[in-house]
Amino acid sequence: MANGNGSPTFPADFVFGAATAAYQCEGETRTHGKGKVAWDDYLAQKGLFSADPASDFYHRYPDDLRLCREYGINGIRISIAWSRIFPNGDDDQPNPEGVAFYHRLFAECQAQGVEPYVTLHHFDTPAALYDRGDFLNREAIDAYERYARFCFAEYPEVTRWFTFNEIWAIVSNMYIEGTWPRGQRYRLDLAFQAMHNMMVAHARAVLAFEEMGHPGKIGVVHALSTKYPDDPESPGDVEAAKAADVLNNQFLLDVTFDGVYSDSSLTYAHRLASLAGGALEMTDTDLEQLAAAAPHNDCLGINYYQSNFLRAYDGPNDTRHNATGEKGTERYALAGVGEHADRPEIPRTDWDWMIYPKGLYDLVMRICRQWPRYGEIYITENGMAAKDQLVDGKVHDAERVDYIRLHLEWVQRALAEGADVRGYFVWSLMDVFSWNNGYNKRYGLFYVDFDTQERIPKDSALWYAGVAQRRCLGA
Ligand code: BGP
Repeated sequence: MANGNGSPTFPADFVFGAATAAYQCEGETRTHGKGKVAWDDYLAQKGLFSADPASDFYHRYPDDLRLCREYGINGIRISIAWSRIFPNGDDDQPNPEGVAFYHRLFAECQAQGVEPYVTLHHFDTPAALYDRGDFLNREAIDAYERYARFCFAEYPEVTRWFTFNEIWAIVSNMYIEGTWPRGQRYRLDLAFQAMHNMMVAHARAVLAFEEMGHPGKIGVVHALSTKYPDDPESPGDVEAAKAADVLNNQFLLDVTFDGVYSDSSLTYAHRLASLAGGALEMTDTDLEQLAAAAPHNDCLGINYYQSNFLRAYDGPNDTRHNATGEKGTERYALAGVGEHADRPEIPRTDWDWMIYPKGLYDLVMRICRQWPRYGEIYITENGMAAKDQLVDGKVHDAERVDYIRLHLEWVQRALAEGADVRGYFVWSLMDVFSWNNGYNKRYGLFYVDFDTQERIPKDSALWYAGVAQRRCLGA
């Protein structure tokens, strides 16, 4: 379908959304009965940033949802903070203040006509469970299932659920790059084990959802990125891209949709785990649960920010994370996998994330081909970080507008070729706290003055409102 100017229109029920996550926006991190998460101590020890009050969403959600309505944003990603419901992860009784908070929040979503897409776990395992090994300790799987069951029963007003946000990013930051709490480096054995254990927890939540007869839909959000060989003619580069793909994408997608790890995923997983000095354990019950859950997975959320070009690499592990926005300081080389190629002709953000919109299209079309049982796809996060400046009450973020437009153009192309993409969520709705990067890495459609908590629409918010209203990218 095209509008009068020849620009294709998005389907009538396409969701033009924006995303948030509890720890990055709510504030009130240790009040109202909320239990501790690992980030609380980690950030305090680093002495860099505090996630309190972040964007003060705990108090200002009515304002943010009103902005959604006014700007035509009809879907919002929200996560429930597990430790607001069960302060220690697995308490006998839930925390009534936390339970009531999310009822109020969902009621406001409904009042403003904004559909909540709710994630159960967005990087914030309760500290009591984290301290005992997080998802490497299987007790976290049991506790997670209990928490998921509680939420499904407690919040029938929510019909769109995601079990986990970015299992890959969690393990990559905790066990490979070491840039998040735990801070272990190059432990690919632990990374694969934690991915598997979280996928078992996901499967058990999906099975519970099905068994409880919840009327909504459920899926998982994966952080995916296309891995291209730097030189497609080089067998070493092709192999590096393949290994990086299994690690980031294929291992998780196989089991999400097929309920079984493919032979090639297992070959890489076992080889890389043993190279790191460990081994991967999977029980028969795990494998049965993964197989049983896969057909009940209704949808996939894709968080897409960048793609990578891989080169063969036979040196030692060597990674450096750019948390400051000083361009050109990132380094990524993994023994047994490969290294990221520079590709200076491709633009990057100040944090060295490669801007490559076609990678999103290649990813979506590859999922359609390789895992045709994918259900529905939502682009659950996509957006561009910048050091936005408020000048005379305005933020002119033309680069962000270009970034979002280019990615939406490729989404349209995937739609035209038959991919079932149902919606798109800009990361982020308003400026939020950015994990180990703090507050100068801004993604929001709405600028947040973190001193006054005032929200100011950026140019991108005005532009996105027009797209949502016209349901097309053209004028
Ligand atoms: C995704 C996370 C978000 C968000 C975003 C940007 O991985 O789901 O929580 O933070 O990336 O990442 P960052 O804040 O590190 O720039």
